[in-house]
Amino acid sequence: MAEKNSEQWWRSAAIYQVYIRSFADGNGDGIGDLDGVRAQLPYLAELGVDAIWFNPWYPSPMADGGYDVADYRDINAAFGTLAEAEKLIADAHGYGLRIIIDIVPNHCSDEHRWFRAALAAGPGSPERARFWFRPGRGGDGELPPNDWTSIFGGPAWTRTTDEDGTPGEWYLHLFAPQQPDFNWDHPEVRQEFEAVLRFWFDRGVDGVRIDSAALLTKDPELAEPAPSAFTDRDDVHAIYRSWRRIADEYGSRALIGEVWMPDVERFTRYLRSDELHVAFNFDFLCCAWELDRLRAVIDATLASHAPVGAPATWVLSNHDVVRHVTRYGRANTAFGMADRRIGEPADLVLGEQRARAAALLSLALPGGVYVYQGDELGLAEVEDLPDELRQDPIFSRSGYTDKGRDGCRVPVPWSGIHPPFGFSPEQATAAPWLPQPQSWARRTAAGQDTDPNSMLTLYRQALRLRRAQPALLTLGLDWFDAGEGALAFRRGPDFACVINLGDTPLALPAGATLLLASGPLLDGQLPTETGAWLRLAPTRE
Ligand code: TEU
Ligand code: CA
Repeated sequence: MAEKNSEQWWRSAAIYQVYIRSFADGNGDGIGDLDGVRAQLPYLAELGVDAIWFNPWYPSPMADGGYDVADYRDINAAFGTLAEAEKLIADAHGYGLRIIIDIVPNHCSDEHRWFRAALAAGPGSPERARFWFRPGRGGDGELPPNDWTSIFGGPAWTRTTDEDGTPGEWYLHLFAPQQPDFNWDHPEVRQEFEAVLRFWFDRGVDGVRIDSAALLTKDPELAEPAPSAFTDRDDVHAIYRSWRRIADEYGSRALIGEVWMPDVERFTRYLRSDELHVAFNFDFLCCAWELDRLRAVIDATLASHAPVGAPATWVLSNHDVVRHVTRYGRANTAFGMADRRIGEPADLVLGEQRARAAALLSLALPGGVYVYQGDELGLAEVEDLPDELRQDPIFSRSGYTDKGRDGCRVPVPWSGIHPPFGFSPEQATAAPWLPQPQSWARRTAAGQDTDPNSMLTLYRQALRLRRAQPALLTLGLDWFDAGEGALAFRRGPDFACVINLGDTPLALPAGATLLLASGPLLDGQLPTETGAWLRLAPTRE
């Protein structure tokens, strides 16, 4: 989509999210790896995306799928080596694909050398000052320092045991106990992450996705109630201003914020011209598949981003949420992180029809767009994984009430008629780390490759058209009335996107030429739950 060498490629890039351990397994151990990614670079280039975002690829005990980082300057041995990562970056650039990696600054793994040193050094040590260690409350310090709860459920504090076996201080973890929070008031923490950014920019990485970007700084007294005590504090912005100076030093490197923020004005503070380039638009992801709500979210997004001059982004799924083919097949198509509703009845035929229309919607809107691995294959959430195979810490820490996120992380089906569907090589020594449903025999990339009506073909055609439409690169959006139930907008003078969210087929604007539709027209009309890209007839001046 974006000009390959444009400084501001991130303003309209189509970015494909690779959750490495579920993408492609090159060595047959059932876990995705960098060799597997390299083998699929031609597929990604053919798909027509501009960049790849890798979820964390660092050494990790995998307590939270790699978001518990043990070394920010190396590669998880199960994925490959640092040398292989550097070669992959070069190979991807050779295909015209930029590389974005995930940075996890809020916390590390409890196996990170700094945390091991903090445990060994004991109370009051400089090593512990890099984290949030505090004595407990109560007669023997048996109660946590405050009553904060972890975002994954359960207390946000875990008590340590001193070398002599006596109970010691507690440490803070907003996520799992294996993910101790850094103390971002500490200069060494700030220096370390500036060095980590440089380490990867020096190796050719084009951007970083900043995990949990609004959580880094905390109320120093740890006295305020959650979540204001550790969410979206004003002092977090100084960090991103320093990171932006580094990104600008390297030129055309993008800082992408994961900012879950209901207050859209505070959300766009992260996108000021001296801070992050873009941030994920989760309001759009969580929005119900309803005309008025979609239009309101799109308007609010564009209105809030305009004053800071930042591009919007459009994302439908990722590794944390129920896949949208399933979400849009439910009676209630809205999504909330606190209530995944796994197993709720869903009409997957309707869900896929809507996901096809949503692909055209998200790819036509002004700004950047994300495609989560498997979106292009029309994958639904796998809701019936055996509980004993679930690895998401949310499952156990929620008291097994929240099935967690494994269902959107099942390894991608590439080819064949039975598992591992080409995810692993034929002579694989192990099954994929999560079992793939047999129904995915109809979902493989190979099976969809030459099918003119497949989701894969739709994404390929849409991404290719998007890249060829200058209007989609920079121009804004103008709504127009295309009839009852239509969500319809122009990009520039003659490109239009029309989504039929109504109850009856829709006549297309007079004189319009159909460029692409998410489903077959009905007697020349746009059926319900279907989207279309049009070339509008020239208007008579
Ligand atoms: O997610 C941050 C975040 O807010 C989500 O964790 C959300 O609250 C969670 O998925 C519960 O619904 C990032 C990563 O995307 C996620 O995969 C990690 O688990 C989390 O940070 C901790 O690093
Ligand atoms: Ca492997």
